[in-house]
Parts: sequence; C-alpha cells; structure tokens
Amino acid sequence: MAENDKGLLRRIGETLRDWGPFRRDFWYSPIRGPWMASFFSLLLLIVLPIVFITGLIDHIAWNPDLGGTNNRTPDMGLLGFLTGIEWPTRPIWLYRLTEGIHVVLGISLIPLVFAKLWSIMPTLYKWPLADSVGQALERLSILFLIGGIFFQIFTGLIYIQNFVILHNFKFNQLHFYGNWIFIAGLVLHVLVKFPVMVEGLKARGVRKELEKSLEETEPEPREEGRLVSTDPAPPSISRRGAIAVVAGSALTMIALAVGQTLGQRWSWLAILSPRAQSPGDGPNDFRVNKTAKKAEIKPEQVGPNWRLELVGNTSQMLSREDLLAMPQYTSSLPISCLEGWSTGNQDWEGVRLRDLAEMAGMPNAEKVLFESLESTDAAARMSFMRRNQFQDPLSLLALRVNGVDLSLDHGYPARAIVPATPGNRNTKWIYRMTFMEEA
Ligand SMILES: Nc1nc2c(c(=O)[nH]1)N[C@H]1C(S)=C(S)[C@@H](COP(=O)(O)O)O[C@H]1N2
Ligand SMILES: [Mo]
Repeated sequence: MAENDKGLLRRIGETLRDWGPFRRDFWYSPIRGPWMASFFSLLLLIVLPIVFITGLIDHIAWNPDLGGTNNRTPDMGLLGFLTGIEWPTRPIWLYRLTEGIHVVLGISLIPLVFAKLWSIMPTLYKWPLADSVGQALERLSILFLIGGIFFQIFTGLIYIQNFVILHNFKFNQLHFYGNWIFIAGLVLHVLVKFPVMVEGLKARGVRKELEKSLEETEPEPREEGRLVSTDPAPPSISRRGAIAVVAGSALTMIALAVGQTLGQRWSWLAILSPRAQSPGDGPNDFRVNKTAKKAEIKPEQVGPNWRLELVGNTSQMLSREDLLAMPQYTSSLPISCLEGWSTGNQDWEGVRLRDLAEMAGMPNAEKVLFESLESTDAAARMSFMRRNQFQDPLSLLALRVNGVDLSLDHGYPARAIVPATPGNRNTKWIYRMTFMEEA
C-alpha cells in the first residue's frame, strides 16, 4: 500500500512537472530574472516598513490603555509597548499625516505587490514544492508573506470603502492580527533573502540596467533558480520600461487616493474614494462620517430638553444655553478619519474641555469619557481622551462650526474636537462627559 502511494505521488509529481506553468519553458519573459525580482523587492522594502510603522502609530493614537472602545485589540503581545504611550496633540495635523501616509501608501502597494509576484511567478510553480527543510521553511515564509500582504490590503480596502454590509465586521482585530502573519513572513523572508537581493542588483548594477534601452535589453544569464526563462522571447519592453509601468501605476494609485487627505479642494481627485463626493460649500458642508439619521438620533433627544451631564467630583446638568454662556473659543482643526480621508481645517467654536474639567472639579483627571446619544453602534457610542488631550487649549466641546450652529450630522448639540486625534475619537451627539481618576 505504502509503496503504491509513493508511486502514485511520484507519478503525480512527474505529470505536474511537465504540465502548464510547472514546465520551465512555459515562462518566456526575457526580462524576468534575479535583477527584476530584486528591484521590486527593493521598492517593497522601502514602502512596506513605512506602511507598517504608520499602522502601528495608528494604534498609539487611539490611546488603547484608556480602555473601552479605545482598545479594540487587546493582547497586543510583543507590541504591548505601544500601549500607554501618550499620543501628542501637536502638530495638529499629526494624525492626518500618519494615517494619510498609511492608507495612501497602502493602496500604492497593490501594483507593487503584483509586480513582485509577477517577477517570481515561475518559482511558485515548482515541483516538488521543496527539496529540503530550509527550502520548505522559505516557501512557508513566502506563503505567510503573500497571504499576509493580500489579507492586509483586502481588509484595509474593504474598510475604507465603508460598505454597509461590512461596516461592522471586526476590522480592527482582523487588520491588526493579520499584520502578525504578514510581519512574520516579511522578517523571515528578509533574513533569508536580503543578501540574495543585494547580489541580484549588484550583478548587473541598478543604474546600468536602468540606462538600457529596449535594443540593449537581453535576458539575464541562466541561474540556479527558475527565474530566467529557458526559452526567452525577444524583448518587447525594456526593464526600465516595465519598471516605469509599475511605478506609474503606484503613483497613479497615490494620486487617486491622496486627494481625500488634502481637504475639500482636492477631493475631486480621489475618484476611487467613497468620500470624494463634494458635499457643497456651506459652513457645515464638509464630510460627514455617519449621518444623524443613520445613527438614529431622534429630534426630541436634541431639542430644548437636551442636557449635557457633566460628571466629576460633582454631577451637573448643563443646557446648550449654559454652555454658550461660558467663555467661547475657536479652534481651527481638521477631522482626520482612520479611513484615510481628512477635511481641511474647520473653525470649531465652543467650550474648552479643560474649562469643563475645572468645572467638574477634576482639572487633573487622568481621562475623560464622552458618551453619545446614538445607540446603534456600541463602538462609536463612547470614547476616552487622556489628560494631555482634554487639557490642550485647542480641545473643545464644539457647539458651532464655521460661524454657525453645528448641523445635526456633525454632532449637534455638542461634539468633541481634539487636535491630532483620530476622527473617530471625536464623539458626536454627546450627552455625558465623565472625568475620571486612574482606575
Ligand atoms: N456618536 C458618534 N460619533 C462619531 C462617529 C459616529 O459614528 N458616532 N463617527 C466618528 C468618526 S469615524 C469620524 S471620522 C468623525 C467624523 O466627523 P464628521 O462626521 O463630523 O465629519 O466623527 C466621529 N464621531
Ligand atoms: Mo472615522
């Protein structure tokens, strides 16, 4: 029986070896080879760490140690050190920049990853899959790497489309834990392949190869691996031409995505962004993440009977008139969503959060909890901010924006607005603020 199995496996292997993409002469591109594969690796080695690090920065920006909905990925493991770092409030565009880079460069990875896959395609069709334990490990790392990258791009892309069906899927967990698979694959791969990449580039030189025209383009010499075709077709594009196509695609992705982070004036550029639609130019006509209707805010909740419950050492009820009678301040701040889009600066007017902390008798509280009238979405219903955030003179409980009352969609009667903070921490339709000491 065992003998027969072996025979069968071997026969399958032999058949596969001679079939379609498993055949060496199936691959005929004259420009595929170690140099091309190494060049695309180099591009990825520059972009991937930036996307990875700005992703981690996003976790710091949420202040996960404050708990509640700030912490959607408990058990951060090795990355636990990200918890407890005080996210700064300056520069005011900090999160706009880091998250903009994360999303925009993340999108530009799509053509880069496909180019890299193309450049190593024949090695994926190798039979037997591995000749040694080392090779098996290497191939396993590639599986983690490719699987991880696609998973991250896929979950990220779906999330920023804000599809209604997928709105509540556990994006934070998926995108965070999926990252582990990806980074494990990447670290292993770089450890094994870095010297190979350097060799691959050195053998032909980066500049020298990029200077070659189509006429000067020739296949690389046959190597031990399977990248160079055994039967190359005449070149129809130079290596630099192929690289230009890939880089041009990545730059196009960037151009089509970056408009959403540059504010309203450029949003028309972001044609692939669901937030690109121009919302008009009235004082309240800047992007809305979730409308009051979607959040099921009822008119009687936000009418004259609305009160802000301010909790600290004491508890008091404040009407909108009470709040408007307090010293009013204006802060020019953007909304920067973790989906990557941001508004330009808006002129928010209202009461300083630190004045409210004072009023609650807890100017040195550790944190403040905002609670929203909305009941449809547990994740959006509340948010914590740290002391450095509510003490910043620009941090407001906003009542008005751009010279008029807040619109219902932007959080009337009152919303939080704090510099450099992820958009989703700026709770709308607030009915209670609770200042708290350390638990
Ligand atoms: N109560 C509540 N507050 C909320 C949200 C929400 O869905 N519910 N969305 C948040 C998110 S994700 C962002 S980006 C900002 C968007 O504010 P805007 O709709 O006024 O532009 O509000 C935040 N505040
Ligand atoms: Mo957001």
